[in-house]
Amino acid sequence: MNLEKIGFNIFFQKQLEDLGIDNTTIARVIQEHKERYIISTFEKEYEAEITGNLRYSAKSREDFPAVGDWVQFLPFEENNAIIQKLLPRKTLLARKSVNSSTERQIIAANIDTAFVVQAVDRDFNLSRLERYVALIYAGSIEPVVILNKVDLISKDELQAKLTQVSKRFKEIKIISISNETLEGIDDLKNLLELNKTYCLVGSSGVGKSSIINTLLNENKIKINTISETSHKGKHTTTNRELIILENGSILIDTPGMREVGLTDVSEAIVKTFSIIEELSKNCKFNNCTHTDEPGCAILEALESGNIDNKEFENFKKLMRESQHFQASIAEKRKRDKEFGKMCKDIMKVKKKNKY
Ligand SMILES: Nc1nc2c(ncn2[C@@H]2O[C@H](COP(=O)(O)OP(=O)(O)OP(=O)(O)O)[C@@H](O)[C@H]2O)c(=O)[nH]1
Ligand SMILES: [Mg+2]
Ligand SMILES: [Zn+2]
Repeated sequence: MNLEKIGFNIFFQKQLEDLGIDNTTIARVIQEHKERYIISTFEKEYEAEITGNLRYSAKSREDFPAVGDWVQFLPFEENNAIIQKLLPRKTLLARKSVNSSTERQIIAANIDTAFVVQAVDRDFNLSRLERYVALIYAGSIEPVVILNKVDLISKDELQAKLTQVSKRFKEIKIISISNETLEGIDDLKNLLELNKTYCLVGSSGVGKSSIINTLLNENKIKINTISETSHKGKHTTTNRELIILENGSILIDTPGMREVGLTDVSEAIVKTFSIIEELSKNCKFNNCTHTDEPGCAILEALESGNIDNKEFENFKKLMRESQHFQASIAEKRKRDKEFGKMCKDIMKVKKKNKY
């Protein structure tokens, strides 16, 4: 068995044992195209669909497999398979669905480390970084920041940006790279560990697929085809896909995201803005709202420049967004409950009147 080469580890083995599933029937989802999947056992790939049972028992999109998931499957014919069961996830990277105020959309499952990629020439934005970091923390995943395209700015400009990022995220690794000059690529390679799963997230055009290509140039082992291109002069990634490097690291490329909406992730937001949480312990009042209270440590830190105004504003904005999602979910549950009760009442009346 070579499952560990595609990221299988003791955590998933334990899940299998608990469920009484044999690991010869397990594969990892490496590509997803609208409910059709490519799954891999490392030795072999299959085109797979989910069973009707799995589809009908799914309560939301989250119950469907996503790239990175482990599934139990039944092979048939040459290269086909039916996905029978989705195994419990270790981690989950998800954002608010663009089309629904109460749904989560999975970006990738079972990721160890997520690289947030920004291009230093046009895409650099601390508030957006904070947003991604909150999503990543919410999924119990380690974030790493990649500043890409450093060939397009001067050394001084880069230094200024690196200082800004490291001041804001004291506990997060930051690397700066270029796919043109290959500067920093060794730093990136040094971070990559055997059998660990990484994913690249960020806006469209920041160079996520280029980074994978750069890493693959020397490491030609791939288990599936590289990004489809739109043939409009832009190599836009349209599907999430999982790729194995020769050093044994597993990488997932994702399409650029325009909207990075947060779900109910307030704990992760607090972790992202740890300095705000830390300082607020020094506020005179326990229930300080940090607006105009005397002895407010946050207001003092804003005054002295210890906390950046933009950082505090974004903290409040993300918190509001998280609370809004939570409220929408609560509202939906209430509506569903009322609807369920109405259906029950109708059935009662029907029974009573025997029609
Ligand atoms: N100058 C420079 N250009 C780069 C670098 N990395 C990538 N690019 C260019 O940036 C453009 C976009 O790169 P992609 O790798 O397709 O970006 P992406 O993040 O995968 O984009 P989506 O798939 O749309 O999300 C391409 O034209 C690349 O050649 C770099 O380090 N320096
Ligand atoms: Mg891409
Ligand atoms: Zn305060």
